[in-house]
Amino acid sequence: MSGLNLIKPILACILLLTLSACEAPQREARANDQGNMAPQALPQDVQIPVNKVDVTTTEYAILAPDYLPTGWTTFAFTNRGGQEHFVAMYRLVEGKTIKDQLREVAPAFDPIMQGLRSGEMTKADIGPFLEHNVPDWGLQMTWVGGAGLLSNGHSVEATFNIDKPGIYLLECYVKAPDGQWHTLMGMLHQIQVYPGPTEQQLPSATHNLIIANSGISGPEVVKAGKHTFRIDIGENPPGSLPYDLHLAKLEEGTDLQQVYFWMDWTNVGGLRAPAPVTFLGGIEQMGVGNHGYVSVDLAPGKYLWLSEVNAANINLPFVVTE
Ligand SMILES: [Cu+2]
Repeated sequence: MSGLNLIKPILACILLLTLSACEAPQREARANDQGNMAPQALPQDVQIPVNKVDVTTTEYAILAPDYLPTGWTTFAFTNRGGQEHFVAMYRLVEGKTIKDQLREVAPAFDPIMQGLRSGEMTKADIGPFLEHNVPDWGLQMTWVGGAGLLSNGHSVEATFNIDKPGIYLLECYVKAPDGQWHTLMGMLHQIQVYPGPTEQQLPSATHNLIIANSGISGPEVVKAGKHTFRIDIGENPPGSLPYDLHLAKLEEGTDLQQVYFWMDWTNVGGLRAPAPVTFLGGIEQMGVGNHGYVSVDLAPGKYLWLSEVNAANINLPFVVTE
C-alpha cells in the first residue's frame, strides 16, 4: 500500500506539513493557561453544555452543540441515519471558519473521486492535486478526536480532550452509495470552543489499547458487558495522518480483506456506504501522545479493532465471552 493510500479527505496534505497537525500533546493543559488564544465573544443566551454532549447523525447532518468548553469531552453519539457515519473533530487555523472550509477546501475532494471513478486519476495524483487546489491553511488543521464509525441504529460514547479554544469542525466523510461525500451533502458542523474548567474527571478504563506502527496491543479476550477502552496513540504513521480506531462486529463469513479495502477512502468503493461489517464506534484521529476512551456494551462474539490508516496492518481481533 502506498503512502498516499493513507491520506484522507480534507487533511490529505498533512503529508506536506511534517505533522504540524500533531503538535506536542498538552493533555492536561487548560485553555485559560494560554493567553494568546483569547476566546471569541459568546452570545448572551447560549446554554453551555459541559463535558458530555449528545451528537446525532442523520442523512445528511451532524446534530451537535454550536459551543463547547475546552477539556475532556464525551460525545454520546447515536446514528439515526440509514448509512454508516462518524464524527471527526479538528481545529481550523485561527481566523478560518466553516464557510472558508466549504468554499476553499471541501470542494477539492469532489473532482478527486470523479477522477478516480473515471480512471482519469490514480492514487498517485491525489497529493499533487490537493497541493495545487487547497490553500495551505486548509492543510494545517489539528485533529483532536471525535467518535468513530457507527452503523445505523447504534450508540456509543467516545471521550477525548479538546485542548485549545478555537473554531472546530465536525465532519463525516463517508461516501453515500452513489459515491458522493457526506461532507459535501451537509455533514460538516462548526463548534466554537471557549476556555473550560480546569478540574475534570476522566473515565476509568477497563482495558487499554496502544496503537503503534507495528500494530495494536490490547486484550484479545474480554467478558461480555459494558467496557471502557482507553486508546493511546503511541506513534504517528510515517509521513501521514495520525491514527484513529474503530470497532467492528465480525460475523461468520466476514471477508477481512474486503473490510480492510473498505477502510481506505482512496479506493473507489472505500468508505462508501453500505459497509461490509457493523461498526460499533471508536475514536477519531489524534496525534501521538494523546489518548481517548470508547465506552461500549459488548455481546459475546468476534470483534475487530481497526484503523482507517493501513487497516490491513493496524488491527486487533478479539473475542467477547459469556
Ligand atoms: Cu456520514
